[in-house]
Amino acid sequence: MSELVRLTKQDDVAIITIDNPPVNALSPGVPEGIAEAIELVEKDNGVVAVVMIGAGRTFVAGADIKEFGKMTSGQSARVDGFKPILLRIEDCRKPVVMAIHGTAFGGGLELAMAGHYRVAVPGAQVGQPEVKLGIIPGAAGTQRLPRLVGVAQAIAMCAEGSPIKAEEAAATGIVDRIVQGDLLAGAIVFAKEVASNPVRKTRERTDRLGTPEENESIFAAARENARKRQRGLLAPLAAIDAVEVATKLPFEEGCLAENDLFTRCLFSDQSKALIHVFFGEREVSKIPDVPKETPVIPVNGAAVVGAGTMGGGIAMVFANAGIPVLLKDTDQAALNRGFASIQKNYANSVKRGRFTQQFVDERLKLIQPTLSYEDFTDTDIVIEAVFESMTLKKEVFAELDRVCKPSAILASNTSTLNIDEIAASTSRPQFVIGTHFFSPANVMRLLELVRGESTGKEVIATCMQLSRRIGKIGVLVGNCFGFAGNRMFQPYRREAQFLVEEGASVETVDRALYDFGMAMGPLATADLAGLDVGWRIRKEHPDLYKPGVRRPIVEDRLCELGRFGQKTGAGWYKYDENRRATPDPEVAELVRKWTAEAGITQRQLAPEEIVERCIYALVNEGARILEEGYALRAVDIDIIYLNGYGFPAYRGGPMWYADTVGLKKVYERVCELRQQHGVLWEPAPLLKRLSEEGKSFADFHRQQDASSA
Ligand code: T1G
Repeated sequence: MSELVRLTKQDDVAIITIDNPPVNALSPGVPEGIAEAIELVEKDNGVVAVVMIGAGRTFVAGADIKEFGKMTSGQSARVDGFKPILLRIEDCRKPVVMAIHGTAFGGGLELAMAGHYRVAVPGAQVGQPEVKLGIIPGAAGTQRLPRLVGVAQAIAMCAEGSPIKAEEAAATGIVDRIVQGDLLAGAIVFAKEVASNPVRKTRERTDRLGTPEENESIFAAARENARKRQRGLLAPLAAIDAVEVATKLPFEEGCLAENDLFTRCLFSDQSKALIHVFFGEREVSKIPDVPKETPVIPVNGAAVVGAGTMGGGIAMVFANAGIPVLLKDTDQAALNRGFASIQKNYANSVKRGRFTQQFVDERLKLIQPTLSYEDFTDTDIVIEAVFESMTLKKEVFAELDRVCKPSAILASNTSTLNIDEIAASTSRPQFVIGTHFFSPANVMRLLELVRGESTGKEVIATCMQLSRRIGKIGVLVGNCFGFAGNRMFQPYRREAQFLVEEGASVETVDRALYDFGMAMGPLATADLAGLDVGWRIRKEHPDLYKPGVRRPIVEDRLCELGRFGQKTGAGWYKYDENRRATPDPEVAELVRKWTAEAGITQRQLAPEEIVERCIYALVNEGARILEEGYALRAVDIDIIYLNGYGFPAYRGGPMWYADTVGLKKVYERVCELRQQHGVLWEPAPLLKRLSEEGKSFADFHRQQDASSA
């Protein structure tokens, strides 16, 4: 037997245990071990039934995603080698009971459905999340699942990829019993109960496949929903096609059709990008010089200074994670306003069904408003979220340094200011770190953690762990102006404004980036964030623009007219009372006037040029950040852009996208733009070097890894 699969017996029940930590993925050796075990129990007359179970914290979390790269490069066999093993299980003459705890995901649920019965512990999860990797179930999941749960449920699970809890799985027909207490014991009891029953083969069931008439509207609605909510993604539509095949063709033919769809997805750029994202979201938590065993500071209580939009959202994040949080502001009126908007946000979440009223009531109790720093004496971490002024932040940190206990972490939510300068206003710079949340803080998943010169490793380890605990993806970056995300966003937004000045309409620029897959165009995003935010920073930092170097002219002039965006009902667009945007002819007229005064020639601009200039501006600045060491890896930048700036996950992030296009092509285009538009397009030395060496940003990371090993 392979050491990844164990076969034991208890009385007359055989137990097949899959033991491939950490998540019992179907790595090479596991399917083979399962097949061997089934052969053995089939021949063992002393066995009347079989239980299959996962060792450790979960059932099987699916195929080994690490193998996919080998599959697409032809190094290893594709997934469809697993299907005959599933048929073998299904054809076993003795009932096979699948015992589920943790997660039965992807190939794990496909394995479970090949069994004759499934039992699960409360809270276990089952699902077909393959679309999140840009693929579809490839081991008959799209053929067996609709036979078990019906068409609509199968589509939802395969096309959206969201798991369901065991309780819902029991209600919909996947799980036959919820086992309280010890899973293995409960599964063996169940196995004995069904031992004499005829085996039920999922593939032979058709009673839940519906009729063409019934299914037609279901599939139509599902496709429309996928096009709207999973815009640009191929896999959800492929998953719907595969489930539809199950309602029309016999099982074996359905599996062949599924395999074609699966293979097409697996070899797609989208899948490669989404698998990059899957591993990237896990890799960003690994800091080369902060090993896993670095001690962390316990965080049992937090505090937020500033009850404005960001401060309120950050307080909700801690409360949602069950961490009591103080919320301080300078006067009662400001505190009341802050708390009222928190209550309003929670009320909206209840209305949308995201939280129950009970959950909200409990969370609100965890948020304690205060006007006094004296209440901070026992707090483990403080997040400062006051107005973006260095003077004010230094005052706050000096105060925190006075009142907080020596081990308290002092963090700033600044989005641009120098963390070392803030830390210097305290006697404990090693406990100071940047915690840059993204608006709305209680929604956006990204948390940019800014490492100062003196920030201690325990503080970094604590904040990386805390990020996960509060439902965020923490990415560690260095302390340069705008850190990683905003520093790259500046040239991206610059190009968007230049393109308007050169003749593209506001909506054309936004449409081009929206069609590229961005959640929102750069100019609509600016209106959402407020044009005055950047305007104040530009006024506070006139050195941002070097003399003789072109700078955007329109946005500052829009601000001088009080057009700050959504908050003033007008910015690049004009907005109705529901904040719906419409193109504003007045802006088009102003742009024509101001650019004529500035002697800027206007011309037709194609969407390709618009996308290239905005996205390559991101990539070029990203390459600078990498070579200057303000980001650990190219993938860190990708994860920042996917979770903080609405970059499409199916393109993998700006750096992965550039690798997909090919750095030689990107570099050559940047050089052309340098010719046309001057020094702002000076290619990053790293981009030049990698392009000349025929390498990628991913190679650069591997080189770094090798050199630091
Ligand atoms: N393959 C390979 N490695 C995996 C893996 C997998 N399926 N799942 C997790 N890992 C690694 C992960 O990279 C990390 O490694 C460690 O395990 C712990 O994971 C045939 C084709 C199960 C909910 O999409 O959703 O089946 O960073 O940090 O938060 O039709 O992992 O420690 O080195 O995420 O407790 C479908 C993917 C595959 C599930 C656990 N399955 N995994 O979450 O731990 S396609 C999935 C997860 C498929 C079939 C098709 C989560 C988890 P490292 P972790 P966690």
